[in-house]
Amino acid sequence: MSEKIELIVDGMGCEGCVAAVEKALKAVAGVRAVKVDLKTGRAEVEHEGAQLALLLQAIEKAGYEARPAQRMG
Ligand SMILES: [Cu+2]
Repeated sequence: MSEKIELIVDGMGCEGCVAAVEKALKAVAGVRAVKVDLKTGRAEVEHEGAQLALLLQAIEKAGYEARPAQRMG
């Protein structure tokens, strides 16, 4: 069963940023689907066993800041 994590991403300014964040998240092991919303600055990640720390790290490497919008569970 896949789980969902919602992340708050800071620093996105355009659709190019959205694409960069989506690409970065999709490259993380266990990630099945990613939906990034520019307007709300949130990323919804559907995954199976992906580690939160690696998701945050991937976004940081792409040049943005991220934090979980809610606890993993
Ligand atoms: Cu941009």
